[in-house]
Amino acid sequence: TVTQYLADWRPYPFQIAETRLEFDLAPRATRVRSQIDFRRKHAGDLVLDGAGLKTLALAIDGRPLDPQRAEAGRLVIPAAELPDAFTFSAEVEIDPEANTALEGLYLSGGMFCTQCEAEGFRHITWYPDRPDVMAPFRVTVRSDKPVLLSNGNPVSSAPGQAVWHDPWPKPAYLFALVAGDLVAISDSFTTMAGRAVALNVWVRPGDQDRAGYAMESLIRSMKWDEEAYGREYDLDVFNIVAVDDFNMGAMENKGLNIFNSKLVLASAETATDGDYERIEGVIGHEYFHNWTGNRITCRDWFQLCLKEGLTVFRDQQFTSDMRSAAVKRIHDVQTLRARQFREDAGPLAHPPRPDNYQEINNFYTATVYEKGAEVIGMLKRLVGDDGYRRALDLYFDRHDGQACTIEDWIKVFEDATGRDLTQFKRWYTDAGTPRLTLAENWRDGRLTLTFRQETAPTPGQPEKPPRVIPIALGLIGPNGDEVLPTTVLEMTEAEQSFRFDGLGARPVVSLLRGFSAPVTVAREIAADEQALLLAHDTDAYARWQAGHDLALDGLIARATGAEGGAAFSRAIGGLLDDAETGPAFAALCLALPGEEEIATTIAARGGIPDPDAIHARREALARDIARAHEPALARLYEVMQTPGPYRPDAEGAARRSLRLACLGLLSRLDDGTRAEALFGAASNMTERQGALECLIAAGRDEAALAGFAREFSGNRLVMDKWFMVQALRAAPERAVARARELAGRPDFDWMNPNRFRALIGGLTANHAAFHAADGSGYAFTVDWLMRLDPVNPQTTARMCSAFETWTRYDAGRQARARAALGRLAAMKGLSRNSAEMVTRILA
Ligand code: B3K
Ligand code: ZN
Repeated sequence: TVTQYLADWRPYPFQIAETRLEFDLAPRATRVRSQIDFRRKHAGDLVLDGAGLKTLALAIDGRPLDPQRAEAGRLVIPAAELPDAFTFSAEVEIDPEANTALEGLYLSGGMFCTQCEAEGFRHITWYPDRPDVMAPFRVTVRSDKPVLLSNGNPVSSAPGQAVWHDPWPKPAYLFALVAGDLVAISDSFTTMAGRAVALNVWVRPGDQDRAGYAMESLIRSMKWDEEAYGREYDLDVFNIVAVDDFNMGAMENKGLNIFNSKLVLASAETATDGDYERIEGVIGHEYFHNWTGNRITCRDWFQLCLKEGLTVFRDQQFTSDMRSAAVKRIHDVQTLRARQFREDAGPLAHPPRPDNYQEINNFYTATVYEKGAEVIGMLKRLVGDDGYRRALDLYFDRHDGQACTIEDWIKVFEDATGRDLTQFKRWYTDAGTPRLTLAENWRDGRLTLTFRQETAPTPGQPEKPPRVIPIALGLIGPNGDEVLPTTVLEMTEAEQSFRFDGLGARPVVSLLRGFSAPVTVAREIAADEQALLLAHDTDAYARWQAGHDLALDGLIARATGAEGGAAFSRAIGGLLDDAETGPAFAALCLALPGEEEIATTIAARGGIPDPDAIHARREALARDIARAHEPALARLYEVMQTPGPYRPDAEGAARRSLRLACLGLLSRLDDGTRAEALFGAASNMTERQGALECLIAAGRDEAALAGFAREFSGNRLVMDKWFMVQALRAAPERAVARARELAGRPDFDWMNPNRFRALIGGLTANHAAFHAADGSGYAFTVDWLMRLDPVNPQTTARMCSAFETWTRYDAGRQARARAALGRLAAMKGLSRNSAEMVTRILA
């Protein structure tokens, strides 16, 4: 295996004036003819990438070259054989039907489609498959499929043939082609300059009635990017296509976004509130890439967070504007902690901008995406909203049409605001989550806060110099009044003190408001102070965090054998009293920290988490809370009904989330009686799935599961939920057996990534089941990873990260996890993708 290093990047010797492609599509033998007009820019040979191509012909300016010159993966034509400007042409044959890896050109349910990021284009034809080589494309597609699509604007279309032209220079990873039996729902958008854009969402016949929300989301996204960033769309058409077999969520191909169908199709009966919110967010995300990713792209794949961190940040802003900013922020923090902090604390830790990789597809991670977005949030907080706006305007102005680096990005902030961001850059280059410790000193009306920051070593990075940490805080007086509104402290040293004078009484510090930096916090705070913050803080995130910490402390006390949770249970009482004024917030507070988070916290505090004890104690606390607050929960459960037809908006979703939070607790007392009634009565998937999850946890699920399967056997996306909830919610002692049984069903179509992730991913997310003491969860998971790897290395490798926490558990579990991973590592022909993951995890 070859390791790629950031330091080895060299400019490509040529630029491309135009790329012309012709496709004759056939499932087993597709012909691809290419003509690429190169012009020399620097000295050097012509190096092209190709993978799995049957090369039929090669030529320079029409003079044939021996096709045998193509080696495995590379074609090199020495500089001496090349004029300064020339046309390279090739004819290759590829086999889309055999392409189960879903990278390059493949078939999904009889439809041709492509996925080229990161290095999929080399599976289509010979090309400089690197993001800094950009070209306008002209594409001819020939096929008997009725709908033939590619990037850019349509030039001509006749039965059997369509021609597309994309005038905006783009790298090959943004190329896309679709050919299939598709129908569109269509609309149009008039840009701020008054240009009309034709919009289409393409789906399989019969799915049209579930594509409306995707279209509405697209229109909202286009409008929002104009208003919030001044960014206008730049082609005559924008196409979205839904496909059933897809390794990721979606892909921002220029003018032709391709989506996993689960992020397009939604109806009240088939999609949950969460699905709707994700659809809106991902439609936005891919659309926003048009400027942050496509018009300005990455110089090399080490810079991936340049486009992904920024685009996640933009989609988060979009969702906050469309829905509730406070709720969105809390959700984002939950995701970051669950996925990125976990990654940062284990063997897979890497900086948002890594400096080496073996397989770039293994770096589409929570660190590159979500931490990449947090870093931008910190930048914005440091330079202010105006500074941010000026920096972004400069970025678009200065770098439109270019392939850029993190250095370019930082420079626009320095130039637009005059700040020196040298130290700030460490957030991009250093891995690991800083731990922030607060010590307080109170004397004569003066509060002194002394902060220390420390980051544990990560693979390859033993030293961790201090970073710039924006610490947003406020002070809450003992009577609940805010005595200091939000103030941002800039910490730059390993240890630093800040003083607040002239205070009448000792206040409680509302720390890290809005989650102003991706750090963990260690501080001494009494339960009654946390309760005060939960009741009175003016910052919604900090309020939620106070309640969450209260619950977490109680749970950890219990999981390690002590008493705990009473203070949290008391605080819940107050919260339920005014839950009706903020149902989504109340639901978030009612949700106990998950088992994974409890385990993470125990490990971070130097303990060894016991998954069975964690599960049992968490269940016990949930029961205690339910018992203590049964009347209030039962009342809210009734009050939070959403009468009238289902609407997927934030208000309705908030009420349903509180209703289901109450149901979850009440089901611990009524053995699922309410859940069974709701499952039978609900007309929307949010409540049906919520009720089903309660029934599975209560072990009273047989009838409901059978009814669900009968009703939805023809709907793949809904059946994915059916597989997922069973693996995820089954009681730990039953879950592995249940998953094994489900895996034996004829409709466990494991080559479909959604179905595979639903079942196997569902089990790995069932903490106590995956980490079963007898190793059955590990063994089952690895059996399936070994089956999937030869078929689809990308999805296999991503799912290896289920094991990234293995070293935190006891010796017995560690031995079983190591044995399971060892089997995978020793597998003959293991993909480069999975080999890199297993090696890093076992290192
Ligand atoms: N850029 C794509 C991800 C491609 C993944 C390649 N393994 C989706 C997105 O982030 O918008
Ligand atoms: Zn993205």
